[in-house]
Amino acid sequence: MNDYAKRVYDYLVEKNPKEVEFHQAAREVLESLSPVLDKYPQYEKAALLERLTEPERAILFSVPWTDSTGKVHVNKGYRVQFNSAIGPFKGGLRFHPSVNLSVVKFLGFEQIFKNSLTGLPIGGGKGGSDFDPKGKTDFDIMAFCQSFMRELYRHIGKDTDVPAGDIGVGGREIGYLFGYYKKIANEHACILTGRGISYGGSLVRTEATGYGLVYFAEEYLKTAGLSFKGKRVVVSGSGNVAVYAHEKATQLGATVVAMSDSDGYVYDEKGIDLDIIKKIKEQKRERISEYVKLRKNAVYTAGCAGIWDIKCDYALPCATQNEINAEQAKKLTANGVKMVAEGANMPCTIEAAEYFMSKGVAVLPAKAANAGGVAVSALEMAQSGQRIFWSFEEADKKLKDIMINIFRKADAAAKEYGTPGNYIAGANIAGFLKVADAMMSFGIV
Ligand code: NDP
Ligand code: 2IT
Repeated sequence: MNDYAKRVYDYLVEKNPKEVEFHQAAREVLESLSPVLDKYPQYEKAALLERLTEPERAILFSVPWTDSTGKVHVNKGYRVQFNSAIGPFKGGLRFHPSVNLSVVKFLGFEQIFKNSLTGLPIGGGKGGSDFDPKGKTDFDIMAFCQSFMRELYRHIGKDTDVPAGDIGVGGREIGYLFGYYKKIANEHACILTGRGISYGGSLVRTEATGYGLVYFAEEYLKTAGLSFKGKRVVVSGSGNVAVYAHEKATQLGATVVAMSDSDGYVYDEKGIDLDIIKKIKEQKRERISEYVKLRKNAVYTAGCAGIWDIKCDYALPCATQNEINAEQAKKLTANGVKMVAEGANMPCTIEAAEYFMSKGVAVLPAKAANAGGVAVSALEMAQSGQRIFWSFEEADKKLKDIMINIFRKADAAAKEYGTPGNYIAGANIAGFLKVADAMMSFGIV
């Protein structure tokens, strides 16, 4: 690591000792930026990295709510407005018991570079709560969302900060959040994306992250003389990103043989039937173990980590952070995996990613490969601003073009800075340069 980057990293660890996920995300970026920092000493004079690694603003709030039995609960609420150099803060809200400040900061930090790579005018932010939506009634979800928005509404705005979904926040939650904002702020503005089509949402936003991941991977595969056709694919998770990654990979001729949730995974040699998964997960909100009741040839195994023991050509981790460690990377590699395309944010540990690359397995990093979701969120903002709405085909074409462009930017930056084929470095560098340029233009603010 370049000396300046190392000093900034050590300081950040000293000041935020418990934020291990944030350390991990920052370390990966700062390591990648070393050749850029060697080339442009002016960044150090402007304390650019110190400013980039400290959120512009971090809001912590309590979320008290009453459930349908009259019991009162209090959850933690977060919104980290990380960097607004190139546009309003933008990034999802995650509702999951594992959410804490470290997780929200790692996600917000990654989002800065991801959003820059899209080429669209959006800064980076993230938020969420340790609230667990799993198993809750619609009434309880609504009560929680309304209390969450009761505080959040004063910090967001269509040109200030525009949240969206992430783990545990899908169409239902966005509906409750948006409805309550509209009521208390007395405006129908694009202050959230991922909205329903009837009230301002964009076609393709639901599919965007999963489809975008596969478009990005397809572009990489072309450069390696490969494709999805006839390949065995493992997709972890069975939420929004996983479902639409499966759908697009299958359309391109792949067979998705396994999917998972946090309890376990299903293996179906003939290919996971996506209609059954959608019914179980999107409509009934049940566990993936239900799948084997409807497909007798499939096998369910408890414990989600075992999914990486399955032999596959391409692995698409689409569940959560650090779901592939070095051990699992070794197993996947020994089983002949050729590409790992990250649908989830930071699903590979640093050691896992390094192992894959050392063995010639392509790693397509999250902040480039899963940028399709936030890209279509930015398209939703654009459409709302103009009061016009594009067809599915128009929005899908724009998404595909954006993903191809991101691949080219990451590929070109990796080559220019001496690490061809290292898309992690390429994505970090290309994402950084645009944000750095904007920050340098502003002076010290
Ligand atoms: P969903 O809530 O729709 O689905 C999450 C899936 O991951 C579920 O199958 C869930 O299982 C599983 N999962 C969650 N936490 C864990 C865990 N700790 N261990 C094992 N499995 C887990 O979320 P999304 O599909 O939206 O998000 C998935 C990933 O993609 C996240 O990393 C998110 O940050 C990232 N992402 C999402 C985007 C979007 O537009 N939605 C955009 C870009 C990235 P269970 O139901 O059992 O909890
Ligand atoms: O991680 C992500 O990019 C998201 N959860 C989507 C963010 C967004 O604003 O659409």
